[in-house]
Amino acid sequence: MQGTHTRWSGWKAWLNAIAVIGVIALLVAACTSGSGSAVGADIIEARGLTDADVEAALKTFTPSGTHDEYLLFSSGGHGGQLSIVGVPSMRLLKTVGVFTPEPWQGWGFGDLKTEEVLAEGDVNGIEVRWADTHHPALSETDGDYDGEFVFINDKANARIAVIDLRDFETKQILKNPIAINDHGGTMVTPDTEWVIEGGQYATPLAGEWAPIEDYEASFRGMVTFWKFDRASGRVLADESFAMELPPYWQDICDAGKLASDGWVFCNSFNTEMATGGVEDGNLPFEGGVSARDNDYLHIINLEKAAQLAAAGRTTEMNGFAVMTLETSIEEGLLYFVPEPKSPHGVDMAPKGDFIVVSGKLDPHTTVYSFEKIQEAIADENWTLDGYGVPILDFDAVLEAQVELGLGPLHTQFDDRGYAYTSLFLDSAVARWTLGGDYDAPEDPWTLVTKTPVQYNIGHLVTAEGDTVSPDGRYLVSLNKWAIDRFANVGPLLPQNFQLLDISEEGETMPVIYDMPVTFGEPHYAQIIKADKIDAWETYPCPGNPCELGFDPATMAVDPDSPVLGNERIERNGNEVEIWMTAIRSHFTPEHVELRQGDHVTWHITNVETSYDATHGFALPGYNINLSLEPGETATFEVELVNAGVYPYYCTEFCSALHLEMMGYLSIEPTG
Ligand code: RUQ
Ligand code: CUA
Repeated sequence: MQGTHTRWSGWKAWLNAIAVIGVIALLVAACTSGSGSAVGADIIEARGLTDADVEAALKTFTPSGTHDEYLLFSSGGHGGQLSIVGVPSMRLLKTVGVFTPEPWQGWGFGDLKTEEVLAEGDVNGIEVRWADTHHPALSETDGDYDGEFVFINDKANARIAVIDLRDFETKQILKNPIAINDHGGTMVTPDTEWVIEGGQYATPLAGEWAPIEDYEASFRGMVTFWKFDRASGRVLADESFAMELPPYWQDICDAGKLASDGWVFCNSFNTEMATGGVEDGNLPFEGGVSARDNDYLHIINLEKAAQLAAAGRTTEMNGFAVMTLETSIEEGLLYFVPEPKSPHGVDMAPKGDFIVVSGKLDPHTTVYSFEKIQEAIADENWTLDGYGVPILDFDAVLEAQVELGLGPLHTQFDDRGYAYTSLFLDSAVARWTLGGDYDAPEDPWTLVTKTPVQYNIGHLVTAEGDTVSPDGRYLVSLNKWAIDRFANVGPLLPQNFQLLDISEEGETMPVIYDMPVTFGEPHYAQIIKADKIDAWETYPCPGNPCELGFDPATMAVDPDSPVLGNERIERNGNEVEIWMTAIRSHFTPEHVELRQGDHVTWHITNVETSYDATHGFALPGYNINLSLEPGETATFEVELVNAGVYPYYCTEFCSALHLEMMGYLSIEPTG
């Protein structure tokens, strides 16, 4: 695989190095002025740094105590979580527990509110505690990130999650009632009314069974539109609906915006409807699925579909509203357009006018015009596919094709009319120009330059690059392979996020940082201006004197939570309820004396109001581990099956007397 990336522009790197030769001179001049000692030059020489290295260091170094200008919200891949990275420093700031238990945050280790959210993701009674997260979607207002929420999907189990950016905690997990896996999610519509979850590998819907031989008749694809209610910060499942689709493998989706607001675009592959089974003499999947030259871009009239769904034009599957394929065809909700070989990405340009699709096995990227699509629909310029869905005429809706290189996948944009496409096989990022009203510095629809990346890039992301107003500035290349980029840490290698400086026009677009990624294979990420996030420093303490005991599940103070002075233990038969407080450096009560066989409901409030004064609560032997952020209350339940003496203690080094912040749970044996 190492041989699959090209080093075609190695000579170019030399040219770039020569171009920045002045940087060293400037740096040395700056360092020597006044003092007379060339400190910078010594370090540069001792470390063998090139001019490009020095420039990259200056662009990314973030002095102690200063903050990053942007935040990258990255999928945690098959780690099932969400990670936040500062840009340009590429410092990992936080990994948020989403579908997977996360001990640092006490996510899924007894704390009932976290257990309840995780349990929402159970699949037909099976506890599923991992996920293959792919695509985070920041909430938008008028097509721009608003910093309030982020959503993410689980490809493996067709689930989506809602994370509130006031406290960076997962509030809700939804299992798709009709699909077992997904991929084209999550993406949001410009005002976050809808969270999109497109399918992937077709199956009979709603967990039904049918033989694989019945694929064309019984298997189906789908796209689900989850209705998001911003006020409650929750998806409303009973106002959501899905659309039944032919059993093509729907892939990535994107929402229309501005000119194309109200429409949704999903690419697909396996319009061959290959079912594999090489052991029975069939074509293997990888051959069968890519046999045809074209698959279909799905064009969906979401606005009209939502009106019909609200008016009850759906049927129920597994208790969920589903619009049948028949209804979608009858009502003109669904159109196809051919897209070149093995399509993967679909990305809407900032003005909502062009849809960019790339076929992994076609060196071109293909650009469709939304206006021409509307004309073709009005003119009924179509043929029908086997299920009766109109296939719009390719040439009638095509705006441009630009030859970029091998294995084009995903595209993002900047504020100067450039588009950036990842080239998986070339291991490169291509910069090219949009036509139309974008006024790019070079001729429209031309390849401007390519920067090699290491190696096998999947997605790429530019700052706010999928919104109506991209910032440009930075691009992160999400590389699947790292090979030689980091010290050998054994056969499982980290992946490699590479930061590219895209602030200059034209051919200069250097890699300026490599960041090893150790939490799974992230697929997608989004970069938001850091000052759009307005997260809480501590949990709110409303009123005067203020009331502590905030419950992140309800986002309100729990009036029954423990507070200073009302700590107690109440017993009713074998049922015991405990109200405990935590404050530096003391749990109250310190002795909890119970009996084997007791069932305990245990509440703890961290009654601190200071920034960063978090306490942990660990109860050994019973798998209980909480994180109590300032002002927060938490509850866990435990069945005292084993007797003994169990020291509980605080896991956060909160004060000089942190080691003393403990207590004894004494469980007296019975019988
Ligand atoms: S996808 S690169 Cu979900 Cu493109 Cu993976
Ligand atoms: Cu509280 Cu350590």
